[in-house]
Amino acid sequence: MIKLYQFNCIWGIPNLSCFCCKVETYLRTINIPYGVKATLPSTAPKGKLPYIEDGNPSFGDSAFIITHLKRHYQDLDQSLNSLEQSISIVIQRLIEENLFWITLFSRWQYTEANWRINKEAIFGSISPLIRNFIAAYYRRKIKQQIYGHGIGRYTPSEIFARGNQDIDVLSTFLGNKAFFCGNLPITLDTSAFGMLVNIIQCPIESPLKDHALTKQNLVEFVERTLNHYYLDLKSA
Ligand SMILES: N[C@@H](CCC(=O)N[C@@H](CS)C(=O)NCC(=O)O)C(=O)O
Repeated sequence: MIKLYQFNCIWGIPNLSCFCCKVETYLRTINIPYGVKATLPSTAPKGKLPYIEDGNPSFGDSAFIITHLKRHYQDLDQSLNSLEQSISIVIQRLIEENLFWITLFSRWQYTEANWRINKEAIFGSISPLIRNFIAAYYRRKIKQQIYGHGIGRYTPSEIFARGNQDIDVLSTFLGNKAFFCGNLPITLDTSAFGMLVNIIQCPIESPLKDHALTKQNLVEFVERTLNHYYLDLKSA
């Protein structure tokens, strides 16, 4: 059986990582059995979560994992034409390579109140003796990554203007459809859900969350996906 390694489930959402949530939502959408093991990125083959074990040596990166699931189990994108496939990839890049960094900034850098909530969620299970040291080490590392990406050099209002633009794109593209490409979920929906649930239903306050909450179709998309695939979580 597939084993998914990801962060601990917290905040009443499937996972505090959009990438972990994307993979788990893909697994639930294709409806195959899997087990979950809560862990931290230091155990991962590439130092990042999620990763999976499925027979062969474990491997990470949500995109590689989904390629594997498509090849060996079910391809949610098989009925897309090449234009739809291209658009789906472009929007996933927007979510995972741009919007992701704005959420990272919100959690690790924007306010001390957000940092405290994020720190407790990620490092809360570590022994109090070393927790502050490890959390501070990772905070420094993530801030360096945010700076290296480029958005760490902008002001908060510039950063959130960029993020809000991405939210507008997602809202416009979803429109009044049930899923991003119509009536059936595709890989893009798993990526969008992973990100949007992590903005809309998280206790991390920011102008990005405020803006996303004004987009009724995105709020309903998150709620619909939770109701469809995560009833166990809602009743927990
Ligand atoms: N491209 C990777 C990104 C995974 C990723 O960035 N994971 C973060 C959590 S959301 C992580 O484990 N970061 C730990 C670190 O950077 O040290 C994927 O799609 O899986």
